[in-house]
Amino acid sequence: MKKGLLLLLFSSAVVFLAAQEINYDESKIPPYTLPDPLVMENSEKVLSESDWINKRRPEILSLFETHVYGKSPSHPHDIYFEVLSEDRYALNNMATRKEVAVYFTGDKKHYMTILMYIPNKRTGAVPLFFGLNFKGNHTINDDPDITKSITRMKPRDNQREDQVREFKRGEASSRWPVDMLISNGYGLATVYRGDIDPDYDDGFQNGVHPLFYEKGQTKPKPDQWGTLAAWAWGLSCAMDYFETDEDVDATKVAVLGHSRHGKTALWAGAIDQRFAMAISNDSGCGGAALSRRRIGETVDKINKLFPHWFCENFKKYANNEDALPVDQHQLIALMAPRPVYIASAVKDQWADPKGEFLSGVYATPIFELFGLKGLTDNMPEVDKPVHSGHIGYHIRSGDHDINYYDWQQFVKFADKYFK
Ligand code: GTR
Repeated sequence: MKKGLLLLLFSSAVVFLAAQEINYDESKIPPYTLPDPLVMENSEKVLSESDWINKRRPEILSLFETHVYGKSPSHPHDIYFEVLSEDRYALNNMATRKEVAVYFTGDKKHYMTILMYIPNKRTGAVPLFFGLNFKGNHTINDDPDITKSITRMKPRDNQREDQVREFKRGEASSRWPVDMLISNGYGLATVYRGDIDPDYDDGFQNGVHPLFYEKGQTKPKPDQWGTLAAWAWGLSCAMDYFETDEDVDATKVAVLGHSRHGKTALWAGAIDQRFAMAISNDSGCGGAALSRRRIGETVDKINKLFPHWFCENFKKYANNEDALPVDQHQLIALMAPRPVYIASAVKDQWADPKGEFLSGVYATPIFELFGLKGLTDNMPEVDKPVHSGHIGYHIRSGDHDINYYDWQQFVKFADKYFK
């Protein structure tokens, strides 16, 4: 082989490897400047709560819609709900289990099913933890009476959608400590995200997106909703139902999620201020982690791995983070003055725990505008949660997951506001 060709092959291999390489080294983070949440686009300063609420917050929300998650349509005007089942003796008589269909269209063809557990020992309406599940409602608990969700995972070669393997009853129960929540006086509600939009890239044909296409439209426009925004929109539609359910205190609903659902929970809290609290567990890139840190998962990586999650415009910021008109601390800020919790795991470096923490730190001035406490600069030690302000945080030992320990912290934090 000619020397020149060899050299060319070698250098393209190096370029390829460098592009693949993932940075986990703090010292290799390029210097960056974050957009200031308290300076408006016309350079005026935010000086009061009212500046924030009426001017800056809407501005930031709209920037996130246009450049990151995409704009979602309004809720269907003919949305309606139907209680499909109710059992007052679930979980050894500890809870009432309800399954509620939220119909997106009048013809009953498109709907999601909310699975709910409400503590039987209650004096009135209860506060609720609410979030998406990955594999189907029936996977969150062994309870044999939960209706099986229709699994909507990506079919493999030659497989039809209805041939995709079903997930086992209760297989995700370590992630959903229903008994513990019930005994602490909380309700739990969850929806299988596949009911809203299956989690794979099919050009936006099989979820809720086509229900809202204009005549001739076949996919969302560059600033219209991707899958994460569709999920958040679905959570917000569920809120319409909670407001009608007398067992639920709709002023005390915490929207929460793990990982991609953590990103979704934060966005749901941003677009729908009826959520009284948002909880992000290991949400990483596009969630609580600052995009400009370019460590672990980056904007480039996430758009390549999951081209359907964000709006098309977000792809412009791959390896071009400094051009982003927002960063994720502003997403945390959109929760103010409502409490927000950020959870990280020490072995979850892909999600950049430090970047998740720093978002809370840089969102703190907005909470202070309301006379509230956020986070101080020092990252707490592992397994030493900080619950003293309106931004809660912990970094737990172990891997990328949501477990009993995480939930215990969420309950302690929620107790401060909901009890
Ligand atoms: C990863 C993805 C992360 C995170 C995670 C999850 O593969 O890169 O952004 O969302 O999946 O949802 O578990």
